[in-house]
Amino acid sequence: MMQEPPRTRTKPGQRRKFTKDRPPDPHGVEMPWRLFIAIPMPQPVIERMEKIIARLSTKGWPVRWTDLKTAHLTIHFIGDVEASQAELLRMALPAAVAKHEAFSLETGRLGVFPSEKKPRVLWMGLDGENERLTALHRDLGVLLTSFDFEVDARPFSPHITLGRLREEIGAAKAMEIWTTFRGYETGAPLELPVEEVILVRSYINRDGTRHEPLVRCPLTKQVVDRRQQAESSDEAHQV
Ligand code: 2AM
Repeated sequence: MMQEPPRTRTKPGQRRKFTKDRPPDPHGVEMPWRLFIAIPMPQPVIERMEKIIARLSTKGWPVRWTDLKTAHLTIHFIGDVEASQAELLRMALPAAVAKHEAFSLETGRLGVFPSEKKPRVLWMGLDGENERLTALHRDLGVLLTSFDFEVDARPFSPHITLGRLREEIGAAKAMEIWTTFRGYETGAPLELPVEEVILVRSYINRDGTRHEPLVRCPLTKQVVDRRQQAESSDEAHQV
C-alpha cells in the first residue's frame, strides 16, 4: 500500500488568518506564495476522471471531489514561500526540466491513501514510464533543496487525486469505499503524455482554490538530441 504524501508543511496554526472584514490581498508584497510543481492532465484523462467522479459521487460519501478545472499530477508540493524565492524558482525551473526527455504514463487502477481502513485521499494510479517520472521528481527535488525549499523526504507516490474525505468515517463506510475502489473497472489504460511541467501558484480563499500557472517548462531533451542527431548525420553526408 502506498503512503499518503505528508501534509505537514503548512499547519493550520501557521496559516495566515483570513478575516471577514479585510481579506488579505494575494498580490500584496508581504503575502507568501503557495507553490507546487505539477504535470497538467490531458483532456481524455480529465474525461475519464469526470466519468469516475460522476459515478462515485452518487454514493453519498462525505468526499470533496476534485475540481476538474484544476486536475493535475503533483510532482512536488512546495508550500508557502516568499515572492522573491518564487521568482528565482520560476527562472531556474525550465532549465532543470529541459534536461529530461518527454515520456508517457498510463492511467491505472483506483486506490486510497493512507490505508483501506482509513481512506483520506481517493486516487487514480499511474502505470507506464514511472521510472522517468521518479527521475524527474528526484532532479527537481535537488533543485528545490538547492534553493533551501523543504522537500518531502518520503518516497514519491505519484497519483491523481479524485477526491478527499471531508470527515472521519466509520469502519463500515471505509470498507464500502475500499471495496468499490478495488473492484472499479476503469476501462483500458489511457495515455498520459508528459511533455511539460508547470510551476503553479495556488490561491485559497473563501470561494475555493484557484491555480495560476507561473511558468510552463517543456521536457525538451529528446527534441534537442534528435535535432542534433539529424544535424550531425547531415554533416556526415556532406563530408
Ligand atoms: P495531490 O492532490 O496530488 O495529493 C496542491 O495543493 C497540490 O499539492 C495538491 O493537489 C496535493 O496534491 C499536493 N500536496 C502535497 N502535500 C500537500 C500539503 N501539505 N498541503 C497541500 N497540498 C499538498
